[in-house]
Amino acid sequence: MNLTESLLHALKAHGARQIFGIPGDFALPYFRVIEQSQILPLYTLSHEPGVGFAADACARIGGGLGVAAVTYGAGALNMVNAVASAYAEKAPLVVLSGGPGKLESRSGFVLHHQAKTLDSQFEIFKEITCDQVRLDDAARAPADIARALANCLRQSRPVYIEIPRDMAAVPCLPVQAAPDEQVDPDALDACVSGILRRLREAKAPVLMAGVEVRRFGLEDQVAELANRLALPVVTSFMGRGLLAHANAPLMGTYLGVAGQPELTQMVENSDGLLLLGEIVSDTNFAVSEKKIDMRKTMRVLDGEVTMGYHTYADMPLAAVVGRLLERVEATGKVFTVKQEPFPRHMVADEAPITPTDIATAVNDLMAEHGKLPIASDVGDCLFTAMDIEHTALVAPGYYATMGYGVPAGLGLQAATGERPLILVGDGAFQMTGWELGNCRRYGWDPIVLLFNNASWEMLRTFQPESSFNDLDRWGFAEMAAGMGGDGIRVNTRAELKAALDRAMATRGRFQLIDISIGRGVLSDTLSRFVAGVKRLNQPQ
Ligand code: S1T
Ligand code: MG
Repeated sequence: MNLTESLLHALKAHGARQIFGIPGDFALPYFRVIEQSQILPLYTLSHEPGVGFAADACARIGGGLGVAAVTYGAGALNMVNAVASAYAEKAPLVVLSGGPGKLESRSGFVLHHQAKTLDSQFEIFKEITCDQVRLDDAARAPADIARALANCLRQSRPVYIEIPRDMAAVPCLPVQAAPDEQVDPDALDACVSGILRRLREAKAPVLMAGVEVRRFGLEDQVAELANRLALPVVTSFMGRGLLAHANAPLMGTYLGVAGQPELTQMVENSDGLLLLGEIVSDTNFAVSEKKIDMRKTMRVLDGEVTMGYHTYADMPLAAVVGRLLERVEATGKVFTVKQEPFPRHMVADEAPITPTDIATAVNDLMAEHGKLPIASDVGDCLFTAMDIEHTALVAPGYYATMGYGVPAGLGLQAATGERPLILVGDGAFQMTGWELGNCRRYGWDPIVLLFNNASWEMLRTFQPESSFNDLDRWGFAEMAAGMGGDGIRVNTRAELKAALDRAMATRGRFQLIDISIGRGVLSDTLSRFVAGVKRLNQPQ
């Protein structure tokens, strides 16, 4: 076995099911082994940001590892934003990069693709990964790989693995997985007793499920716990899509001033808010109508549990949820809650289309054909997704990078085999929408809803006086055929309904629906979000 094969077997053993990548001369040797060994399927895309976003989506939806394989310098550094997004949003992404070999590193020349020093790339990735290894010693490589992959899964953060091009085919032993981390049982019991006591004493406890619940495969366990404790469940903006397929008493998504007032008050007035795996970020909590007193919450995140002024270290979410389930008697009952309403039955008439019409039409489509997994980009399309029925959703709700939607949709279909729905604005589509041109060779056929307001509309809502947010209205629909798909421009609700029905009926080719939306026409959620943020930021 050679070093790359050892690495690939370890990736597969740790949950990787595919690799997205773009090679380069520093990467050709390890790409050759990927292709010849067939240990993991390789999908190449057109631009490294798309590679990173697609691999990130695989990590999120599959509960295993996402793998992004690139070349040194121009390739890896082109993917920094996607890896930073994965770091911020706790996606277990493995970055594989080719690198210079020993002899060329000592040549005395500055090498092509080198930035400042030969180690610059390694140093840059230290800032956006939780572990980094350079496989320049075959004897040490198995242990290095085991440590890095264990950290990737335990911390649910990206790791960086550099493969010098003279090492790819060097003989190497198989990787032995690192031993599971041990949790102090007494500390765990004390911590769980503290949580249960606070929940018992609370008059209005609420459970908020965050992204770690998906990352560590705990959705069913959390749903069961909520039913046993008769705890209403909400997700944060970033956690939208969680528990969609679990039997949880899920009320909806907490959006502060932009959300359903009843749900907002329930969360903000709770005297026992249990945050499981939730990132305490501005996009999740800065739009609170009434500031949430974090000292009254129980936060289980990043391997720690914080209650009041006490923090229990080394407390993985899975251990805490597991022990809670051991301590709370099964009731066999399902705790029912009032779910947030979703718009249905769009009138298919000659009226122009609003984002809320799109959500309504998608809800009607899923009611007829079953749920579709969704990949959403940033922009009003993501706020519109808050009006779509609960279904699997991957989106950069906190790091908020554009360009995620289309590549992530391709990752979803590669990872699940299910046909995804992609929500993307025209500005974001201009960035990475062209990855659709890779669908034909892999048989992917996403349905792409392109919110075309010819504008960076989200920015305009915050700064209406700036005309630099005006974009030209590109003819995206006409471009689809040239990329191997079908495209149509729709201007009315009747045209939207017909286009969706046709898209659903057409398999084997991506379907791009270029939806004309007037400038300044926003989703209800974004309108409330902007009004709320402006109100909250007014000088008191
Ligand atoms: N560049 C990247 C890679 N990500 C970003 N989030 C931004 C810039 C800033 C930015 C937004 S929202 C937005 C930009 C440029 C406009 C999005 O336009 P479009 O995709 O057409 O969607 P919509 O018209 O619905 O707004 C965030 C706030 O920082
Ligand atoms: Mg736009």
